[in-house]
Amino acid sequence: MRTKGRLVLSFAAAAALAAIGSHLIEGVPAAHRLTAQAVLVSAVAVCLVWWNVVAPLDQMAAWLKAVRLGAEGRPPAPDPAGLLGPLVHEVSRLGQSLSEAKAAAEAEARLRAAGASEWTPERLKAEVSRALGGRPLCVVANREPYMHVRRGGKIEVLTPASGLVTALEPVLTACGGTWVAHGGGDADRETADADGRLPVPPEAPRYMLRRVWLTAEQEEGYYYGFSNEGLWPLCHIVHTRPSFRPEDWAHYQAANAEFAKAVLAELDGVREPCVLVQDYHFALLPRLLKAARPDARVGVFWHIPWPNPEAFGICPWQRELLDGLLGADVLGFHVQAHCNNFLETVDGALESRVDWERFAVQRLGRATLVKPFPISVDAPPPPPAGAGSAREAVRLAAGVHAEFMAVGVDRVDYTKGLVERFRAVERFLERNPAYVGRFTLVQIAAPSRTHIKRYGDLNAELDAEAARINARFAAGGWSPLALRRRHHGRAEVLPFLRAADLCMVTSLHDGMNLVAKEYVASRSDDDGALILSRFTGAARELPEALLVNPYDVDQTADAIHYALEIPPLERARRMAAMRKTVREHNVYEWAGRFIAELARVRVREGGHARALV
Ligand code: GDG
Repeated sequence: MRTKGRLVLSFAAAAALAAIGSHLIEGVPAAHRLTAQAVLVSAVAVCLVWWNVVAPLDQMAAWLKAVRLGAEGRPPAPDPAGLLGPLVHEVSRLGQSLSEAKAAAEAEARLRAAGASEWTPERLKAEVSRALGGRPLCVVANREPYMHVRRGGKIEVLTPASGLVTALEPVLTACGGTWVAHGGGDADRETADADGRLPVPPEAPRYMLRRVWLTAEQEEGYYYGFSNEGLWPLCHIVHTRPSFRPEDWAHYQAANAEFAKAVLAELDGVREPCVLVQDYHFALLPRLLKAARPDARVGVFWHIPWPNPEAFGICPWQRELLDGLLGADVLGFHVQAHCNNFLETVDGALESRVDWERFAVQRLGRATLVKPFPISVDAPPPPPAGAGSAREAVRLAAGVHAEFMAVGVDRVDYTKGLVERFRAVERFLERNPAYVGRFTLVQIAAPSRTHIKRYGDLNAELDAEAARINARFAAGGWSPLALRRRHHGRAEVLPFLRAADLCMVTSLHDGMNLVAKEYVASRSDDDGALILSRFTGAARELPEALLVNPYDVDQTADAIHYALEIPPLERARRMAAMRKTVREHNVYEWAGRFIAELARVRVREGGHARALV
C-alpha cells in the first residue's frame, strides 16, 4: 500500500509539474514549442526516476556500506517504499542478517579467547544463556544479598557478612534472574512490593530479590534452632554439640514448604526452569520442588562440610534430610572428600544404589549426581592510585601503631578459630620479643547469630582473651590485638586486606573459606603472606599458603614469624602462584561449571506442575 501510495504521489507530482509546464509552454513561440515540450517531458522523467530509483538506491548503498563497516548502533534501514520497495526490503533484511551474524561471530570469538584464559561476567552470562536456552535463573538462599535495616530513624541497605552472599551476588548480577530469600531486615517489608519483590542492587538493578516472610517462631525454630544449633555444628567437626529438638524440626519442615511455595510461584509459566538451592537450610526443598515440577532442573550447593556417616548419623532425621537432598539432579560440595562422606552416608542410611564410578545415587527411579565444585570469589575493583600511602592511611585510621599488621576477617563463629588465633599471636610475641611493639593483628569480626547462647559465650570469651593478651603486652599506645567487632561494609574490608603484611585464616573446620581467596585476589602488588588452616577447603587449592593446624598454637605462632621474615622473592613467588589459581578459578567458573552440569541433565519434558501436598 505504501509503495502504491508513493508511486501515486510521485505521478501526481509529475502530472502537476507537467500541467504547470504545459501552461508555461503556451506562452512559448510555436517554432520552439516542440523543443520546450521535449525538455519538459525529460525533466518530469528525470524527477520520477530520481525520486523512485536513484534516491532509494543511494540510500540503500549508504546503509549497506555502514553495515559493512560495522557502524556503531544499527543505521536506519532505507524506506522500502517506491518502485524498488520489495528489493529494498529484501536487501535490508539481508544486511540485517549479516550484521547479526557478525555480532554473533564476534561474541563467539570473544568467548573462545576468554575460554583460553579467564571466566568473566560476560562469558558466564553468555554460557548460562546458551546452556539454559535463555531461561531465567532462580536461586534460593536463606540469606538475602541486600537487607534493609532501620538505623537512627533512617533506612539503610546492608550487605550481610556471608560467604554465600559474597559468592552468589556477582553471579546473579552477571546473569540476572531471581534470588528468593528470607526477608530478615526490620525495614525489609516497607522496601519491597506487596509480593515481597524488589529489583536489586538498589543503585543499579540487575536482578529480582523475592523476600519470603517468616514468623518470629519459624525463624527461631528453622534458622536458629534446627539449622544453626543442629546442622551447623553437626557438619563442622569442632566439638560443639549439636542440639536436635522436635519442635525445631517441625519449623524446619514448615519453612522449607513455605520457601517451596514462593519458588514455585516464581517458576510459574517457565518451562523446564533451573533452580539453584543454596545450603543446609533447605535440605528438604529439592524433593518438594521436584514433586511439584518434575520438568525443573534442581541443583543444590552445600556450602559447609559433610561429615563422616557416624557423625551425620547423630541427626534423628538424617533419612528425611538425605531423601530431600536426593530430590536434586546435581548436588555440589566444595571438595571430593565431602562428596565421598555424603555418598557413604547415603549408602548406610537409605535404600539406594551408589554408583562410585559416576559419583551418583540412583533412588526411586532417578539419579542425583554428586560432584565437587570449589567455590571462589570475584576480582576486586582495582586499587586506588597511590596505594603506598593508602596503606599507611588504613593503619592510622585503624589506630594501628605498629610496623607490621596482620588481618583477620570473619563472622564471629566458633568454627573460625578466633580464640586459637589470638593465642597464637600471644605465643608469637612470647617467643619473639623483638616484635613486641611492632606487630598488631586487626581482627574484623562481624557479629553473627548472636541470638544463640554458644555465640554469646564465644563473644565473651573473645573479649576476655583480647583484653588479657593486650594487658600483658600493650605499651605506649600500642597493643597486639585490635578487635573491631561490628559489621563492616564491603568497601571497608578491602583496604585492610590490601594493607596487611599477612592474613590469618585459622578455621577449625571450614567448607571453603572465601576470606583466604579474597586476600589473595586483593594483592595486585604480589605482596603479603597467607596463613591458612589445613582444615579449610581453600587449603587444597592454595598449597603455597603457610598451612597450619590451628589447634597447634606453637605451629601457628611460628607461621606468623615465618610470614614476617620470609625472603621477599619467596613471598612474591607464593603470592603470584596463589593469585593465578584464584584468577583462573574464580566464582564465574564455579557458577558456569555447576550450571553447565545441571543443564546436561535430562528432565521429564513438558512435566506438569503438581500441587504441593
Ligand atoms: C560459608 C562457609 C564457604 C566478613 N565480615 C564481614 C564481611 N565478611 C565477608 C568476608 C567473606 C564472607 O563474609 C565470609 O565468607 P567465608 O567463606 O569465610 O565464611 P561463611 O560465611 O561461613 O561461609 C564457607 C562459604 O559459605 C561460601 O561457600 O567458603 O566455608 O562456611 O566474603 O569478606 N563482609 C562484610 N562485612 C563484614 O563485617 N560486608
